[in-house]
Amino acid sequence: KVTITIDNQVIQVPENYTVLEAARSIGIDIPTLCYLKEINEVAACRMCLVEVEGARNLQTSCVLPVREGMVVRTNTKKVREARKATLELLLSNHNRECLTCTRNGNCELQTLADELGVKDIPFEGEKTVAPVDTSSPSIVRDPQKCILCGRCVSVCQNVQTVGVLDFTNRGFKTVVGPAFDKGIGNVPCINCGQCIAVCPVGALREKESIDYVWEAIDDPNKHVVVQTAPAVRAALGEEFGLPMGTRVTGKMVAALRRLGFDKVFDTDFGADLTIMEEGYELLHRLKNGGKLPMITSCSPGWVKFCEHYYPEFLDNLSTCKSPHEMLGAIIKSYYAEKNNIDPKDIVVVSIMPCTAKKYESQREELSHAGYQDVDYVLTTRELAKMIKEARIDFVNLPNEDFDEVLGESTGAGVIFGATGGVMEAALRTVAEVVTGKELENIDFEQVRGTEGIKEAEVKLGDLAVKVAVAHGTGNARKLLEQIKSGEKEYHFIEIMACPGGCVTGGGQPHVSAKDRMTKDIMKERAKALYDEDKAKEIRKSHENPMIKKIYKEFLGEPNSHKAHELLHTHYVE
Ligand code: HC1
Ligand code: SF4
Repeated sequence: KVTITIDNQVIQVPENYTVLEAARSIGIDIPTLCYLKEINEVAACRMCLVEVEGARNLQTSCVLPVREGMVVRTNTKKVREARKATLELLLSNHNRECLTCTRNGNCELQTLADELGVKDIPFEGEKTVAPVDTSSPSIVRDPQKCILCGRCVSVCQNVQTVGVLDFTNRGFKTVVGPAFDKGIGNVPCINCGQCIAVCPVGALREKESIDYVWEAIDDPNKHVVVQTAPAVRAALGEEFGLPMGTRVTGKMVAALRRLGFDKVFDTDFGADLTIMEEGYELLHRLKNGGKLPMITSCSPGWVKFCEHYYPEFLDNLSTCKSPHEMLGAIIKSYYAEKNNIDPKDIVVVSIMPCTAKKYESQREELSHAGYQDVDYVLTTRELAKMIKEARIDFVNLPNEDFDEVLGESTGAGVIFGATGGVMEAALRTVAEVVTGKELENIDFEQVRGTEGIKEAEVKLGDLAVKVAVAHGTGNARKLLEQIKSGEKEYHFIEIMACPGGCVTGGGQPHVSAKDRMTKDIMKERAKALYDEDKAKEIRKSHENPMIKKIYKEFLGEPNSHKAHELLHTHYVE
């Protein structure tokens, strides 16, 4: 530990702390804009200036290591004036259309302008002139809103190891984007949306589909069915001021009904169905010398990462469509048939924590009999916007249940939304199918938690199955490299594109960089899902009575011809 003095308070802090961390640890808040703990510590924006005794110039505290005996002042006239001048300069070149900006109300730049008491912008700077980039099905990039903080560049390059964003041009003409002014839809971006999640302003956002969904709801000839991903319920409440980790499943269902959807189904049902199909697929591959390791295919960011960067693993992917695509296919076949509705009149809307799902829903591979399995994907944030627009008092809504049959799900389905959840759900089912016996303990703790790569060896009857879980494509890359070099060998792998899995997907409510310093988002949101799992009466996919019913009435057996037609696909180079 080292002893330092900040604003006359003498404190002891670990020696690897920065001055910023030391100050915030005692409640002294130094403003930051580009800083993102462990991801972007580059001192680019110069908002975090402080005075250090003995130093001539003001210092950037986010990269300044603490030193024994250091004396720091965070709130002097000189500091305040310097910060304000920096901010004013930034604002003079910013497109300040706050009222119509998607981040109005939770923009870190707007908040800072308020907190630092900026009253007017003394000069009008030359504005960046670059068009809005709408080339991607998932991500919209607006260079006029960009403040060049570099957070998206760091997350894309260092965390996701995709690296399609960088600083281009020089000096005043600097912009952040793909090389050679290409559209983000024309480079091998995986649509994960992690760049949106870390953007402090409205420079990166999802491509919205809200208007199309309203239009469908308003059309009396359309039967509009909505489904919600597991992770949405773990975070939607944050948009309405509820604490992180509040589970809002019942209110979410109530809100969707009030928005006017004809049926409210649960993607968790699709997750249970995926487990049946994927579990049997794994057993088939294990017994018949199929391609191993088998790797999950439910995360569309991961599938795209595999296609671009590791095509040699494409045959390792499970042939299962992702849960919401499976459910979409079932809605337009089984459900349509049962209820005598022409599938052409059905509109399936998926509420997802994910921006890559927007791209996924448009993939040709994911359709049946000429119909797209899923018509529109809205992020958790977009759903919150619709609820606000409809002026629904979300916090005071009653808890309601999903609609019958395709709304019935198990604890196994709900944990899909956290890293390790798909693996755990699969093991619960595969173990019982193989042994014919009930598991004593269905909590596979080895695959839970936020460690980048998790491994376990699981006994399934006589089979010793080696499994691994990776989240974030940077970790996936590490794991795949270990497999390629022969260093590691597995039978079954879960990969999710986003660090933390879907709970921290690119479509989830924004969390400011400041809150990220004190809150473990992955853990808190995941806890909401594990709590829901615990509270469920049925916690294994194969015990879902409605899953049994659908196999009996419609699909036959898992991996049957019909199941293959509707629920499986194949991604090729
Ligand atoms: Fe996910 Fe999935 S878990 S991919 O993270 O397999 O998005 O939540 O809906 O489809 O079920 C996302 C979450 C989601 C699918 C399921
Ligand atoms: Fe990079 Fe993901 Fe953003 Fe694409 S969506 S630019 S891959 S962080």
